[in-house]
Amino acid sequence: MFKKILIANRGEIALRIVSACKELGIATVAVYSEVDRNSMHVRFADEAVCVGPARNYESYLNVPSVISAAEITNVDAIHPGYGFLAESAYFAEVCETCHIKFIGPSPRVIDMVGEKARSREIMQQAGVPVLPGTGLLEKEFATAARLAQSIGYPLIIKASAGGGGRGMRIVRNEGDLARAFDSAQSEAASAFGSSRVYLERYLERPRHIEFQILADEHGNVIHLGERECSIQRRHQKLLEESPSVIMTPELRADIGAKVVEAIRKIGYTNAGTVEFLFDEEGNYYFIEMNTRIQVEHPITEIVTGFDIVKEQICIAAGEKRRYRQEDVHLQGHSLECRINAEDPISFAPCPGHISAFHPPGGPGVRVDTAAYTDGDISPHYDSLVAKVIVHGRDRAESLARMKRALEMFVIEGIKTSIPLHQKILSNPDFVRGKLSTGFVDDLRREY
Ligand code: MV4
Repeated sequence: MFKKILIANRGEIALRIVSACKELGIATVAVYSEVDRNSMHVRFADEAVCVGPARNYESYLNVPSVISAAEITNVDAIHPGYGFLAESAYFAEVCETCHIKFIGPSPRVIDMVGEKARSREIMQQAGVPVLPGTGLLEKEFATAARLAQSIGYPLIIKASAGGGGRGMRIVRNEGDLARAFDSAQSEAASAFGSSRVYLERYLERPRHIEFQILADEHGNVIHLGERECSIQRRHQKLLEESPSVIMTPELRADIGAKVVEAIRKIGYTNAGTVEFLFDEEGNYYFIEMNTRIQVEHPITEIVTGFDIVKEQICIAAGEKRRYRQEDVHLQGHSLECRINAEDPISFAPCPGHISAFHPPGGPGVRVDTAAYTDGDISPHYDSLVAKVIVHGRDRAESLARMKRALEMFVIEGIKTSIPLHQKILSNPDFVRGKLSTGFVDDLRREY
């Protein structure tokens, strides 16, 4: 097992990883930018190294600086968290070259899965349903136009090196294809350094559901069920839940088995998330895969009892995890609300000074946060202040518990998205479980 791990991240996920390391008896090294000097992850790590000024590229994305911090503190491994360098095959490669274990999949797998058109093909070959679409398209518009005919409209153009909704273009008729194809390719080239795109039939108002995977380095692979992530705005998830109201034990087992088989085939190791869209008839389609721990991982931890971050560390240390799918059961219902420092109406980020901070507690409430009274939410990084996660015996109890927890969450000095969550939780369609990726847009039209 590792003796010391460097955490190449900040905020709540850095603190989450410190917690897992402490419980495993592993020493921790925090890295921080100049504006994060007084952060909680710095306070609770055993050692801390300043890696540069506030700007991402000069600190948390500064590979030479982060690797130097790892070298001088003589760590065995690096946990990248989510965002920043978490899905950088280059960073994983540099870690390997420096004989530092990257806590995540191998650089080869990160590269392969990161090419979204390629991961579509891999899943399709493994018998996982995908939407009608194409493989990789470079410059050839003529090919795209021909293939678009067979896919049908509406279709969506996606950046193959993208993900998370960046560089996507929805095309509703043939006349719009040429312009959309050009702009998608140029955005992909500037945002991801690759103009490769692919086409897919576009699903209007789907449900967005993802499966959590754990795979050790000895061929043991399990899934930990699904997370419903349809409540999002512009590809930013706001509220997630597990299980999904549309999932049955049979469907979960069927999809889970297909996903586990595909993961085994590609030689995937560590934690991963496989994303699906569900249409109104309940048909499901693979869209993409993520090779990192997700923000919303706690709802899966709560309903399954697994500590996913600890599993990531044990897997990376080469431990044989005696996973058995029959040992995985989802107990009760869990909800997570992401509390952002933002205006609840305009969604404009509202960083600032927190004059009072008192998180809710009581039965079935977990709050993952690095915020504190008299702390600051920086304008340099994402606006996440805290994740409120609740567990109930069923969805109704989870809803009631989340409403109570948000009502008892004291955050003064900054605006937050709590009022928006309270609107969502009281919305009749939400209460009925009638969700889709269009839910938040519909909600905003009503208010
Ligand atoms: C789609 C889709 C509909 N049809 N693909 C968004 C980010 C990434 N996870 C994939 N995403 C989607 N892919 C097809 N073929 C709908 C989404 C999607 C979405 C799209 C536009 C606006 C908000 C969205 C929220 C979740 C999923």
